[in-house]
Amino acid sequence: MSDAKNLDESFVRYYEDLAKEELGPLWTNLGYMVTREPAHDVAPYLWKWEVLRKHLLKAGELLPVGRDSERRVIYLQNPSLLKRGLVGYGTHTLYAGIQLLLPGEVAPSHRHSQTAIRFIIEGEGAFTSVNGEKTYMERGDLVLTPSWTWHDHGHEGTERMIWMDGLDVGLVRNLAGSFFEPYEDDVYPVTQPDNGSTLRYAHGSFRPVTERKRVTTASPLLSYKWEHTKDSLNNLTNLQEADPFDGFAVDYINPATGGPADARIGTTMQQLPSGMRTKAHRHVHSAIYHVVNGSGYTVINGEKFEWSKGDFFVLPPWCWHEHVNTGSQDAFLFSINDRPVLENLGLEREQAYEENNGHQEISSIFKPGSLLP
Ligand code: GTQ
Repeated sequence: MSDAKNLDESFVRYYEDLAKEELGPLWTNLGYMVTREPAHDVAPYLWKWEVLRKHLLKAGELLPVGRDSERRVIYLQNPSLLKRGLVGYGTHTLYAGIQLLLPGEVAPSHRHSQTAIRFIIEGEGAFTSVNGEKTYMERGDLVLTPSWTWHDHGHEGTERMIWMDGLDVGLVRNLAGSFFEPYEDDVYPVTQPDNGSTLRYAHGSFRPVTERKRVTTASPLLSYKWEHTKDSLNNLTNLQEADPFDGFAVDYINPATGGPADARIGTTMQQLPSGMRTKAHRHVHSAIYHVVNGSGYTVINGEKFEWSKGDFFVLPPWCWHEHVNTGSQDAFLFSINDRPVLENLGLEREQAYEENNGHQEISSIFKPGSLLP
C-alpha cells in the first residue's frame, strides 16, 4: 500500500472511525498478525544453582508446608515475560519450580488441569502419590503427574529432598483451561502397590493382560529411573554417532503409545561427551534446561550462557542454539519442552544453521541479574 494512500485524509478519518467502533483494518496490520517467522516475547535467561539452592533452603526455615502454603516451591521468573506484563514464567508456555520437602512433611493432595513432571535433584526417601500410587523418588528420576490426577508428596526419609517441577502453566493459562481442586483430606488414600507402575512397565516391553482395556491415554509408567535413562544413553554412545545438534539424546516416552511420556510436556535427556560441541539449529518449540552433571556453555542467538551442575536456563522459540561441554566429564542436560503441543498442532519446524560450519559467532556473555557476594 502506498504512503500517499496512508496519508490521504479520507483514510485517516476512516481509521479513526473504525477505531471508535473497536475495529481495525487488516491491510495495515497483517504483517504484525501473520509474521514471516515466529514472533514472541521470551528472552533466554540462566539461573545459577547456588542462588536457587540458597533461597530454597531459606524458604525451608521460614515456611511450613501444609494447606496454607500447599507447596514449598520457588519458581523461575523469566524477567522478559515479567517486564512486558505477559502471562508466562520460564517461557510463554512452560514453568519450572524448585521444590523442597523436609523429612516428615506432607504436601497436601490436590489436582489441576496443568500437567506436571518432576526431575529429582537431591535426596531420597520422599514419594509422590498419584491417584493412590506412591512412587519413591531418587536423584536423576523423572516422575510424571498427568493432568487432573490427585497428587500429594510425603517424606519418610531423613534428608531434605529437592526436585524440579515442570508444568505447562503458561500454555494452560493462555488457553484458559485451568481448573484446580484441593482434596478433602491432606493425603489421598493409597490403593495401589508402591512403585507399581515402575515395576510393571519399566522395561517398556510388556503390558499385563489385565490392562488391555486401559482407557486413559496417559502413560501407565509414572517413574523413569535414572539408572535406565543412563543405560539407554550409554548404549547410544556405543552404538551410533552423536546427533549433530543434540549429541546423544533420548526422549522419555509413553510405553503404551510410543509418544511423549507426558502428552503436553516433552522431556529429553542429552549426554554430551567431554569436548563435544554441537552444531547450531533452531526450532519452534521452547525449552527449559536443567544441568544434571558437568559444565560447559550454550550459545543462544550469539550470546554465551555458561552453565555448571544444577543450573537452569531458558531456550526461547526459534533461537539458534548450540551446546559445548568444556568439562572433563560427560555433561548431562535434562530439558522440558512444548514440542508435543506444537507437533500435534502441525506447528513445529526445525532449521539448521548453515553458515560458519554450523557455529555462531559469540557476541556477548550472559551475566545473571544478581551474583552471589
Ligand atoms: O507439586 O503439585 O511447582 O501443583 C506448582 C504447582 C508444584 C505440585 C509446582 C503444583 C506443584
